[in-house]
Amino acid sequence: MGDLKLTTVEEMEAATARLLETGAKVGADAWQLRVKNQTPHCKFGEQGVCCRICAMGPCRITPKAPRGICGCDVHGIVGRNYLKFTAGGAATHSDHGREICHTLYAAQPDGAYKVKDPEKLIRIAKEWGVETEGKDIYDLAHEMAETALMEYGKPFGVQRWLKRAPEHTQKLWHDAEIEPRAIDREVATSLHMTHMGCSSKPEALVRQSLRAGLADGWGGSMCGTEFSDVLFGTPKPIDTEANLGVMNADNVNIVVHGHDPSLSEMVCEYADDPEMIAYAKSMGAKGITVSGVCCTSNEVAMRRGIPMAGNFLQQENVVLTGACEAIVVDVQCIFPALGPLSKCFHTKFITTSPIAQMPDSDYIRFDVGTAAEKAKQIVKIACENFKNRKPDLVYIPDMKQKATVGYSLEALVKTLDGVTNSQVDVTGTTKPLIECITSGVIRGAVAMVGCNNPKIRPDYAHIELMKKLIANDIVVVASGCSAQAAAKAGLMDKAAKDLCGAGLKRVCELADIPPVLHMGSCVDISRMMVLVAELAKDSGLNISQLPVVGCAPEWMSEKAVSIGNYVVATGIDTFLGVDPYVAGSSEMGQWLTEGVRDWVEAAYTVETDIEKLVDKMIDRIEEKRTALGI
Ligand code: XCC
Ligand code: SF4
Repeated sequence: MGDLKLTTVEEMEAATARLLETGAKVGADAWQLRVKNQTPHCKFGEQGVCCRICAMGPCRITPKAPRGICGCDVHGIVGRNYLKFTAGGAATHSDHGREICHTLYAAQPDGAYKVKDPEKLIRIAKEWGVETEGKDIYDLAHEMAETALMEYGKPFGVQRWLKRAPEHTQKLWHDAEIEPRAIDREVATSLHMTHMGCSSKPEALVRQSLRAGLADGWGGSMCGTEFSDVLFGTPKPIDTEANLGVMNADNVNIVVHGHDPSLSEMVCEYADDPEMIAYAKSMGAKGITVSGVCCTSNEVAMRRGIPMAGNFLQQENVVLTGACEAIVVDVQCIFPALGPLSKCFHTKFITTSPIAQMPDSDYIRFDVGTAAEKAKQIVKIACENFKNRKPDLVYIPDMKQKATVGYSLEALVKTLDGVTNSQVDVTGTTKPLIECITSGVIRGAVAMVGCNNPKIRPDYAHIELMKKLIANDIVVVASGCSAQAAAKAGLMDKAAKDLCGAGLKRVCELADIPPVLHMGSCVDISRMMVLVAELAKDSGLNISQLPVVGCAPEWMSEKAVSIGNYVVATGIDTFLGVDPYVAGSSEMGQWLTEGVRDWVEAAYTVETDIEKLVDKMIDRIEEKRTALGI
């Protein structure tokens, strides 16, 4: 194992500064500049006290004007805004899950989309009580896809996946009346409740926020994760690399960005095709490099080892390298800035989804029926664009780190089994991990998730928190842009074990894992939910008793708030580094940081001071250990 030299945030910032010089040369604008133009932010918006849900408004709450025209007070306004925010996130993740179900429905043995993990499909079918005996695997896939799609709109009952939770958790959800019904219904109910003249009582708005969040995490996102595994394979540990240096100046660079793996899987497939590689060579390149940004990158990194060029706030940087022939996007977290920015370079900005259409892009509509053809067309366009590159604008920062990724729950259980060498069945249990935690070799675990946000020095919070956690023998499971921050810094290199406390280091050596485990994209936080459910079942504890917390230090999207709600509702204390626009209401603050604990045994902590945030997490983990007498 070589010596590890982490890439520091300072080094990444220096690389960005160099790229922004190129930007200045070609007249490109970047988020760093736009942040300045938007500062200071609107105080009413920041506090969540502006209401514009009816045309009598907008109403802004101040000491002199304590109620809106309809008489709504500040708590009702902040609460409604919070629920709307959640609904946006739940809708987004869940619709992504729905797209995956549609892709599964279209899978054919000789088609572009196949069933790559039939075992997992059968396992889920049995879990759902669907007959599998003697059924053709594709017939079963279609039946399961249809059954899953019904979860979005079924008139009666609650989400099927809830049964995966420990009984105690299910009972808490039932008693608090937050068991999610049909996924679309929870989104629609949320929008109904936040209409003018409906709910303005914080308690009711918070309750529905948890329920809509659960419809995401234990509904739509879980469909997204589980059926993506069925289609594209369940991730297993695989080596890859991260940071801008993964782009290759000699090759055609295609960057995939967004969330839905249906597109990126096909692009990767064709970029690997000898015919396409020969085509790239005929255009003067040495080959084709596909790399990724945001969660679509996590998806293809986990399954194919495709390198990760960067996370959310690095998306403009890939174009600023001057070496990006095409940035191909599907849905979510895509800066509209990429349109005008790509026009300053030779880069083709290719949008593909009717859901994410943007000015100044080439729109190549992608659908399951024509996936192969369109992916090939996209790869060809990128190859043909190689000759348009302006060599004097090319600068790829020499900056990359090795990373081992691909820790799906299945892979994690299998890998950790090596720690104790205990004899377990094929599916395994989480008992080895529990042993490590009870014995104190590992003090606990933190789920690090979420985005970047210019309000927090980008990546700094993710990286610093993780370094301190692992040094304190706390294992980190990460997803989304948090996972990419870790990978870019080098924390997913197995050599990062040297940054750990003695206990965690030993576990990393025995199991041959890095101390920060990449569990996937943001819909894959559903994997983390199943992990804690299994830990609780295998240990006989309630989820809320486990020395496990969640953290999103740099979050920015509606999806992140939906995630926060389902993580809390699952019984996991959740720590945020950015306030979710609730500072304007003491009552909302009280509900989220304390009140919800009576329902779900967990709550939020908002702490914008990163040093304090990490200490609070460590304290919480130790408190939980003390309560258990371990
Ligand atoms: Fe988007 Fe999922 Fe946030 Fe990253 S972490 S900025 S939501 S890509 Ni989900
Ligand atoms: Fe104002 Fe009430 Fe209309 Fe909101 S719903 S904009 S507070 S009048």
